[in-house]
Amino acid sequence: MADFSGKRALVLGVANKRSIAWAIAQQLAAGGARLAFTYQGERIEETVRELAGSVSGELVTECDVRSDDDIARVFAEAGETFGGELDILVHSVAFAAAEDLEGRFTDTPRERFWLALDISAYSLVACARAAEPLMEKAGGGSIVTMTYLGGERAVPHYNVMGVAKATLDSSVKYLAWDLGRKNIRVNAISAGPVRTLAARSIAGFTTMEDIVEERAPLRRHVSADDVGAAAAYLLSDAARNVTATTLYVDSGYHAMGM
Ligand code: NAD
Ligand code: 0WE
Repeated sequence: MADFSGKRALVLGVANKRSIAWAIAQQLAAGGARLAFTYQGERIEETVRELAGSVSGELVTECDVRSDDDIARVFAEAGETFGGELDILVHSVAFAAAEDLEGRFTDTPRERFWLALDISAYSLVACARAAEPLMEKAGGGSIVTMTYLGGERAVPHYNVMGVAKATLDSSVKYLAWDLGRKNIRVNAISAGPVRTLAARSIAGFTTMEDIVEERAPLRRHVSADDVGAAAAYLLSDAARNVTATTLYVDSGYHAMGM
């Protein structure tokens, strides 16, 4: 298990116990990290407070990543909680309008195109910028975001989320260049389909899992815990010279041509 003792982490994207962000937070907690959480919307506040309580989370605060004010406040609060320093940032946030994950990408309207890119890609840039001074004070840091193969290849129905993930993947590389001189690492995990809140509502999700079981080298689907374990590596000192990269946690599916 990775050692995170004394490390201070901010986790965005816990919605419930199935969230990938929660699997990552549990790894951090098991390694002895100090934790802060954000949630989006009153509807999930109580769930996130309970989960955070179970790992002695020191801060639970609202953050809608569309809001510059929210982001500024959240990083100020995290700074107060952690003595002006931050070691770890977990960005596990994405959203596109449900209707845009069903029909044709061609039909995506302008506002909903930008909505998906705002929440799912620009938010990493805004959060990295806000984390920068806190991580610089800590002598460096590690940022991990969640991506999907649909940003590199056309996955039917992933549509505008794929365009958002392509933007996110490229942002990881530019952020890694900018922040590398401050010893801040920026990496992505590309997970295969995981049965979370965001995934369950997707039509044909079971079919996707079946395809992974049939065609991926390891012939099994991916759990949030599998992703948590990979994130623990990227966030730990074991990955001290790893930045600007994508780690696939997808049973090897990405390597196949058929
Ligand atoms: P999830 O629903 O548990 O997490 C998505 C999170 O995004 C939620 O906590 C939600 O509150 C948050 N969010 C949405 N809009 C927001 C906003 N405006 N401001 C702040 N937060 C907002 O689902 P998940 O599957 O754990 O998704 C986490 C990440 O993993 C996403 O980036 C997703 O694209 C990525 N991912 C998921 C899978 C999968 O199959 N589940 C595969 C690869 C990558
Ligand atoms: O990134 C994702 C899903 C992210 C997501 C999910 C939802 C559902 C609810 C973003 N926005 C919304 N909006 C909602 O209203 N994944 C990688 C999981 C996923 O979603 C797909 C996939 C896979 C895989 C959609 C179509 C095809 C494949």
